Amino acid sequence: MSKRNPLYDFKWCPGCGDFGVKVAIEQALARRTAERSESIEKTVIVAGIGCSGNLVHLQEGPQPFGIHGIHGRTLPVAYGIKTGRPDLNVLVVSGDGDFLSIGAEHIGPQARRNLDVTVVVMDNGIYGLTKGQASPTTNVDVVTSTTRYGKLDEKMNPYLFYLGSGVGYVSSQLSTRVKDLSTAIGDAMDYPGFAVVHVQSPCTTYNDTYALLKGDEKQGIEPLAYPIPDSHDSGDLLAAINLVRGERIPIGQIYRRDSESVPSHERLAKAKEQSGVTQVSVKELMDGMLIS
Ligand SMILES: Cc1ncc(C[n+]2csc(CCOP(=O)(O)OP(=O)(O)O)c2C)c(N)n1
Ligand code: SF4
Repeated sequence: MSKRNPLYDFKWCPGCGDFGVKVAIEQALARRTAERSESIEKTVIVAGIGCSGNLVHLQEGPQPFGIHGIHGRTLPVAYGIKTGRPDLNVLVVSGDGDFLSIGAEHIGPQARRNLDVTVVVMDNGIYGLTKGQASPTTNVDVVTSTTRYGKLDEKMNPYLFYLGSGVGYVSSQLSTRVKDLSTAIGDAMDYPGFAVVHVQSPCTTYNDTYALLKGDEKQGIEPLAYPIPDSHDSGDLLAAINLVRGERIPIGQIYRRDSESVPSHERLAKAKEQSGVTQVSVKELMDGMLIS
């Protein structure tokens, strides 16, 4: 995408959290391009399938490139782009269903490879686009069209999942706090490796969690989200794990590993240099794998 497609008329519902995420990404990209005097076309947004993935079509202003690919496969597409063009800034936008359900198997391998991309996950605890089925982050016992007698499996803790999979940068944000979110996305784009900005982004149509996240004194609802205390050491993996183990949702920088953060494209360049191989045909590659 280099121009907004006038024929694509998808619209988010009023109040959808994804509006805030869109603005935060626009702001972060505007800052990045200005600070680095970098063309917007140096950025590629890889989108998953879902209301969230439609963000790629809804960006206002200068347009980055965009790929709206296959459900759950944002990371393989991003890996291909970053491997072929390490100079590009690759941003993945995905939903909790797209990234943590069908796409979950790709997180561990790319985290260990330290693919240098920023993933913005819009978590609304539901499949929005397909009209409200349970996702990995839907609470246990909740009735949806695919869990007619209540969801049987426990809710996934995405933060623990990222930390356990070896993700080097984990930030937790709210779609309503656009300035903080935009700063976190900008910082994640600067991080030389696999960075996840996980955003609580409520779905006003199928799972409206605004009051739960913010709390509501009148209704006696304690806020689920709370700011991470300044005393938290985000460089300490065990401290990060302890922080996210509870029922509540900490907001801020959860974890950032700076040592040994060699991104995948640098590992590949080093392997090429050490082997002395510059170009290998597919046939040579396949023949090399044959067991005689
Ligand atoms: C292989 C495949 N399976 C299922 C679907 C149907 N499908 C489209 S989007 C989606 C889930 C979207 O949920 P989520 O990623 O949470 O995004 P949201 O719409 O809530 O932003 C599903 C199951 C599909 N498009 N392709
Ligand atoms: S269905 Fe939910 S996630 Fe999708 S646009 Fe509407 S409010 Fe947003």
